[in-house]
Parts: sequence; structure tokens; C-alpha cells
Amino acid sequence: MWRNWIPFWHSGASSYGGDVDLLFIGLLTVSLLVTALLFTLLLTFAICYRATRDADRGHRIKKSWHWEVGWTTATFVAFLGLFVWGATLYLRIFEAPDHALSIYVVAKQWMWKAQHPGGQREINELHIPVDRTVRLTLASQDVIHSFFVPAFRVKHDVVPGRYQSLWFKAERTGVFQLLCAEFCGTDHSAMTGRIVVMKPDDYTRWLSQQDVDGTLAAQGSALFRELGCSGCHMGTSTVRAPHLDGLYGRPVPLADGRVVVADERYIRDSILQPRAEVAAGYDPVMPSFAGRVDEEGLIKLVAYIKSLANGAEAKP
Ligand code: HEC
Ligand SMILES: [Cu+2]
Repeated sequence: MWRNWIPFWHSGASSYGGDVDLLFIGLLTVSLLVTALLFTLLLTFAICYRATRDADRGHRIKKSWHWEVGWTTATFVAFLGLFVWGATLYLRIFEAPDHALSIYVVAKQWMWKAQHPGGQREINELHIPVDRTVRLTLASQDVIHSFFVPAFRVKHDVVPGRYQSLWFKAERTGVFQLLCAEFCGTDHSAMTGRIVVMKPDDYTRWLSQQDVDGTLAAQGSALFRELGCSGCHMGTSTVRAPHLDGLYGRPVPLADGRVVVADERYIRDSILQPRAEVAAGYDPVMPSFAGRVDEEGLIKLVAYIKSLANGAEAKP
């Protein structure tokens, strides 16, 4: 690839890496051209009209609106163009596709904890298959962190109190650096890790070699009973609470008239702030579980409720 010919330039290892590089080169080129133009004019005038030179200083030219309007329009159009270019790419990168391998990542002072759907867990490492779209759901247990993989050209803040998602498709196998790009306390600089991109066969083998106690959804199912959710949400409960089968991905009518799609965010918020969005037709009797279940537990519960959507996985 042409970028390999630029010294010190490592081309990206993700599917949109090339587009990010191109945008960067575009911005750099425009900045260099503008700087070059400014300095050429500056130096030319400084030399032509220096104090000792007897240049013609008498005939002042009247201000020309053509020039004024001309360069204002030119810069406006050029920078609007850059904005549209950047915004389109941004939207593409941050709109995670649905059909992807879904992995959960919890950031906490000072480590990255990853949970695979099969129940495999790892710390400061993330094993993924090559040429497959991976969608990460990121949560923070404490402060703001930032998930940064320079080789994939991806950086995303991880803000406590909400899920963020991002995606990438690694195009090369290998080991890539994972960094935290937001100052998050004493050991911020040590909050690093590795992304290991493997061939699909190696990835499957790696998955099968890990110790797991059940899939993520099965772990969620156990937690669902442990925390007493099943007491209200299942079978013979005396409290009238909605059944959670098939909830994920469905539009939910709320008591205040709004309709929201039951995505990961909705499920998470339902557990932590049940009063904020009450399902229509039910009394707001669900207690908040804030402080009783941490981000990793929430991820398990979310995975469990998601698995009820297709009815296949994890019977309670
Ligand atoms: C005291 C009974 C009770 C307990 C315990 C309880 N819930 Fe609920 N839950 C409800 C009721 C009632 C609603 C409907 C009203 C609302 O949205 O707040 C609800 C709503 C929900 C919703 C939104 C469902 C929808 O159809 O929109 C989710 C998701 C949920 N609960 C998950 C959980 C989880 C996970 C737990 C355990 C950590 C739990 N609940 C514990 C009673 C309960
Ligand atoms: Cu951090």
C-alpha cells in the first residue's frame, strides 16, 4: 500500500484504518497549504516593503470586496468539506453494526476486564478473531477512561453510568497495543493491555482452553435468582411484573406515553433506576439495584435477558 512508503508511517490494522489515515492526511495537507500560503505572503511583503527599500508606498489601492468575499467563501467551503468528510467517517465508526461478535469490556482503576459471550474472561488482554466484525460494549466501574487502540485507529471514552459501544474489524493477525487515553488516577499510565488478533481456528482453540463457569448468559441467570429478580419476574410471583422473554430489541411502551427500544442501555437503566422508565401497565414497585450489583454483574444480567430474546440459551 502507498502509505507503507511514507517513513515512520504504520498503516492501520482495522477495516476503517485506511479511511482515518486518509482524513488525517487530508487535514495535514490543507493545514500545510494554508501555512505555506501565509508564510509566502508574509515573507514576500516583509522583503519587498522592508524599511530600507524605496518601494512605491504612495498609491494606496482601494479595498476590493472581490478578494474579501472570495477568500472567505473559499475557506468556508473548504472547511465545511472537511467537516462533512470527518462527520461521515465518525458516524460510520461509532454506529456499531448489529451482526457482530459481541464482547463486553469493563474499565476500572486500573485495568481492562473483558467478558466473552461464552463466559471467558480476561484482564488487560483481548483475544479476537481476524476479519470478523467485533462489537464492544464498554462500561466503567469508576471514573472516565478511554479505550484507545492506535493500530485500529479507534479511541472511545468510557464514561461511568452508561454503556458505549464501538466496533472494529481487524485485518491482520498480531498483537496490538491497548491504552487508556484519559487521565484516570495514579496508575493511569499502567492501564495498558494487548489486543491479540488470531486466525479463526486459533481463536476457537483459545476460547475452548479457558476456564469458564457457564456462558455469560448462564452466569446472568444464576445472578438473576441470587438477587431475587426471579421472585417477581418469573412464574408464580404475586407481584405483577413483566415477563422478560423476548424483551430485548422490542419497543416498550412506557407509563409516561413514550416508547423506547429495549436495548442494552434500557435493560441496564431498568435495573439501576427502575423509576426513570416504568413499563406501561405496571406499578413502579421494582427496587433499585444500584450499589448491589457492579458493572460486571450488570453485564451478566444484560446478557441473560438478551439471551431470552431468542429463547435458545440459558434456561433458568
Ligand atoms: C419487587 C419485584 C421486582 C424485583 C425484585 C425486580 N423487578 Fe424488575 N420489574 C418489576 C416491575 C413491577 C417492573 C415493571 C415496572 C417498571 O418498569 O419499573 C419491572 C421492570 C423490569 C424491567 C423492564 C421490563 C420491561 O418490560 O420494560 C427489567 C429489564 C427488569 N425489571 C429487570 C429486573 C432485574 C434484572 C431484576 C433483578 C436484579 C429485577 N428486575 C428485580 C418488579 C421487580
Ligand atoms: Cu483509565
